[in-house]
Amino acid sequence: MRKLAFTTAGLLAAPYMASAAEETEAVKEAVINDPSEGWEILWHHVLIDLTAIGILFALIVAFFMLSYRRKSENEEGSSPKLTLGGSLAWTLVPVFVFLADDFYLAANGWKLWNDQRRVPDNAMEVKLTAMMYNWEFQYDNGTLSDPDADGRPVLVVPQGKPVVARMHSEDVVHSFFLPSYHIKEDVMPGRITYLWFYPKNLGETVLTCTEYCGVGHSSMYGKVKVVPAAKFEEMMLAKTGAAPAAAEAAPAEAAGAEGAAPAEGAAPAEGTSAAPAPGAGK
Ligand SMILES: [Cu+2]
Repeated sequence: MRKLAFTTAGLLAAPYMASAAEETEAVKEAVINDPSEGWEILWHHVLIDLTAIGILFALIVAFFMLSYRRKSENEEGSSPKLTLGGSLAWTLVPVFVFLADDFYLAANGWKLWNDQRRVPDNAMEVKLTAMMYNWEFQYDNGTLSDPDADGRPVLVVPQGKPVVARMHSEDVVHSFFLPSYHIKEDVMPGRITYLWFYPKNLGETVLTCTEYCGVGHSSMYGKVKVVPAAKFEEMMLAKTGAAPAAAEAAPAEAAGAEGAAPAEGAAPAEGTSAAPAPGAGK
């Protein structure tokens, strides 16, 4: 009877389940495993652990110093007498406690690292070129981002859309660093590396080179500017006179779609087809 009820319910629900599945897909796409916050939590965790371990050790040392201090002028010290079991316990228990903590932290780090390497499917791709001593950002429609009034490079991105930078260098090794997003990655000549970040909040944050690349290294900085998605669309329209159709496509599709007609008025990004698909390489 119960089975029958389930079957009937299943049949009745079938048409709705399809749309529910579609909804789940949409939700799944929207869920982004942003490791940025995780790095911050993990870093605090490391600091707390180091502090706790430091205090613990200081207390133990203080305790032994007080307990075994010389109590009279002519007192002679003697070596500590520990049984084999005592010696082993004093060695192994702390080792296991601290290694357990180390492995816990390391495992969390590995998880975050994997999230960091897995580019979300809906990420917007930007081609980054590093050179002594500047950054250049090219969108999927072929246009370049404009520098600010001081001539510093600015990467403008829409809020709420993950951004993946495919990076290469024209000269020496640089490293693209976004301190506010807790991420950096080397940028090298003759090789494409990538990083992705999730611009959740509006506003400007620092981008900089974090690999010494020459005398002008310290001037190799700029900013990431997160603008509302509508404003970004407007900006792209103003730049190209066409909607940034390519920016909407998944990077893998964009990379693999050779022979596909480029969006009207938009030149295909140079080297895009040679860029590895998300998750490839490294
Ligand atoms: Cu540099």
